[in-house]
Amino acid sequence: MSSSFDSIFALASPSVRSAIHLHRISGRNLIKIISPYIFSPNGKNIYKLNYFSDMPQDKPLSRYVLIKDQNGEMIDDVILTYFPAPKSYTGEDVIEISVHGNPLISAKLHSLLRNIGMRDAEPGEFTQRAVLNGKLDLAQAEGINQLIHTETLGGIHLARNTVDGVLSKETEDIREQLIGILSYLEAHIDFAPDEVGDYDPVSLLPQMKNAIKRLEILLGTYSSGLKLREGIKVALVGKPNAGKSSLYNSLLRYDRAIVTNIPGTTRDVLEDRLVIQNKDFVLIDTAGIRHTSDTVEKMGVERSLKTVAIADIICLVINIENIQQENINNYILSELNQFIHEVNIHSNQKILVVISKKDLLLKKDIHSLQWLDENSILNIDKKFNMNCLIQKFIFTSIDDNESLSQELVNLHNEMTGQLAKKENPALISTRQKDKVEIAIKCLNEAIELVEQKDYPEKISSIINQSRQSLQEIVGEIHLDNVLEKIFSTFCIGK
Ligand SMILES: Nc1nc2c(ncn2[C@@H]2O[C@H](COP(=O)(O)OP(=O)(O)O)[C@@H](O)[C@H]2O)c(=O)[nH]1
Ligand SMILES: [Mg+2]
Repeated sequence: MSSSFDSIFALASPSVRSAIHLHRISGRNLIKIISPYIFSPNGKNIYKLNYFSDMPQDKPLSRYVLIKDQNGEMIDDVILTYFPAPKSYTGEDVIEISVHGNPLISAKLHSLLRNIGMRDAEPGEFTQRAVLNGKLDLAQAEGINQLIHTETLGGIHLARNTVDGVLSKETEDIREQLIGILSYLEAHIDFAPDEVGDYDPVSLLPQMKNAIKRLEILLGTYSSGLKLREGIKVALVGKPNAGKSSLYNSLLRYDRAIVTNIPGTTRDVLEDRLVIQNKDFVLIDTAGIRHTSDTVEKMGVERSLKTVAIADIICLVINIENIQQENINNYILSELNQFIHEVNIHSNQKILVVISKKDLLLKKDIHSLQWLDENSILNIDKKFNMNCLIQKFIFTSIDDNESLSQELVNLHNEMTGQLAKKENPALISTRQKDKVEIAIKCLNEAIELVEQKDYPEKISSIINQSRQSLQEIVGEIHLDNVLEKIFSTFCIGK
């Protein structure tokens, strides 16, 4: 990026025809640079009016004004807001100009700004200046980027927390803990035992282990954060005609998937966002899993199996419409066993047994079938991890998915609940995750050295690497190419 002293500008809103276009300018002495082109509504140049200069310089200030180009030709009547440095987004003078939302008007404004020596901002350059001027740290800047790009309510929650500094505080706290350890080691490097006591690195172990524990908790938030941010993936699986697509449509509240009584209708995997009680899910309908010679259906079945592998919650949809009452339990069990035999369930996945078409079932059948009874559980494949199974049945029909919806919300809370709390920090980028991993790795290496009572110089050097890695989460990265890489994913105008 060019010099941080240039004045930069960008259209901060979309460039399509719309009610207004918001332009943003950042630089030094902006009012002085731009004043010759700003006029009051009655046509007087604002130079003479002290429009901005006689105002308190510590608050933003908005004015309805006219902007004219260098030839005195009107560009537009606009709302101009002036944020005097340092109380602005970037820490420099910032001016925002709302023009009528016509791309031609915006182009005219931009050509004026270029003509008076400003240049087009690069992606994320405003936020980069905010970081360089100490208005935000790097983790908060990443939070701002996600606040704009995230597609879920959960993502907004995480980004908000990061912008508010929750992650920064946690990494700073741990970093301070490491500085405490380092100061002990440094003392023993610089001073003799009669001045600072005997060298006993083992006394540092509890603090080091505590720091690792906190870092590991933080590391775990990356994957649970992904779930919160991207939505919990819920796959509807089961035999053809089980009622998966009907359930899919019913949860989405519109006819997205084709439903017929012809087995094998759904050939492809369908995916949609679903929000229940403000919780984000990605709902996935699959082709019924069965052995088939139809090439297209076969491809669908393969895709279904792949989908199962990435789902967080697998709803095994079972239709018991034609099963004799006394055989129902065994039937469900054999479906379940067959399913877990065919697919590989990971320990962090959950299986929900969903009994469909409840309107076709007798009330007493439903009543007697609420839970998997103990004998049945004994008959489940021994290799299967029972923690993955929600040991109750969920009954649904096209018209009633209430208990399934509620169970999905419960599982969502279970999987992301900690992170949904306001005060809990979370890692929101792979960059942050990498830094925490390095910090943990270094601390583990340091523990080995401590246990061998190695020299303080050696231990100190490796703990210092850990501290450095944590520091890089919030900032202190001086390499321009690293910063550029981070900010290149931002929007222009941000
Ligand atoms: N009565 C009743 N019929 C259903 C229900 N759900 C699905 N069906 C019927 O079962 C058949 C198969 O449904 P579909 O959703 O396509 O099953 P899929 O193959 O598992 O996707 C269709 O004829 C649906 O109308 C339900 O809740 N009640
Ligand atoms: Mg279907």
